[in-house]
Amino acid sequence: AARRALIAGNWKMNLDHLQSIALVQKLAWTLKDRNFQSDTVEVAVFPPFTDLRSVQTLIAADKLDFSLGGQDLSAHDSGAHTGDISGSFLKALACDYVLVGHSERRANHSETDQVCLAKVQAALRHSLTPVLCVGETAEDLETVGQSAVPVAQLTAVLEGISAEDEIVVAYEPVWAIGSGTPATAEQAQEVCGVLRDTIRTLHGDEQADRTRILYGGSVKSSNIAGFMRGADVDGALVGGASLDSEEFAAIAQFEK
Ligand code: G2H
Repeated sequence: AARRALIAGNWKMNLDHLQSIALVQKLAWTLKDRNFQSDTVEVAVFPPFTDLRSVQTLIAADKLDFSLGGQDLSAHDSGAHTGDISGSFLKALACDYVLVGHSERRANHSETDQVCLAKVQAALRHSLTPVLCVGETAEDLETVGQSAVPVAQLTAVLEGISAEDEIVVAYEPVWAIGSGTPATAEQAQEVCGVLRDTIRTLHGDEQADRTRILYGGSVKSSNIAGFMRGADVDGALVGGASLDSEEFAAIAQFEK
């Protein structure tokens, strides 16, 4: 089955709401200048929570062809959870997606596989598509190899959802994040292939063939084409390079 590519910009804790408006406007102009075709590639941005309303308003007012997502959500739906954000709030701001289990959340906020599963379930309850991030650290790579940890992280979540659910998986080797040292295209394809096999084994062909699997970690316009040549790589989760409209537009225009 042909899967529509997804190029997702994870802005992390960069850009306040005014800066985010400027970036989305520049990105829209740049893509238009480049005659970007969105029928085969979906572009999504993941701004900080405080920027979502501004970006949503701009997307609606200018009829921009960008999907929107949050960088995290609460496992709970509402109530006494000071500082947390419900999936229902993201849905009300026209978000389609939400990141779950980014390695920075796992490392800085002690998010375990159980927490990630609860957040994926919360996203699905609110009709958001969770973008589940998985990946091994440099130490994992040395001790257990490349795919064991991402497969275990994905398995923990698949065991708590059904074969009908829609998720996106982002394979992000922790050693490649923000390091300037991306995985090779061959490494990315190999692990994304193993992750697809994991879905196939646990939930069957339909979900395995439909689920988009992204690569993330130091993606740039100069290396995107190689990643996208992998049969099991359906797009990219882009951090640093998503903050530059020219770079991000060039990434969105990769040639598969
Ligand atoms: C990995 C990635 C985006 P960067 O965290 O999720 O960031 O492209 O800066 O390595």
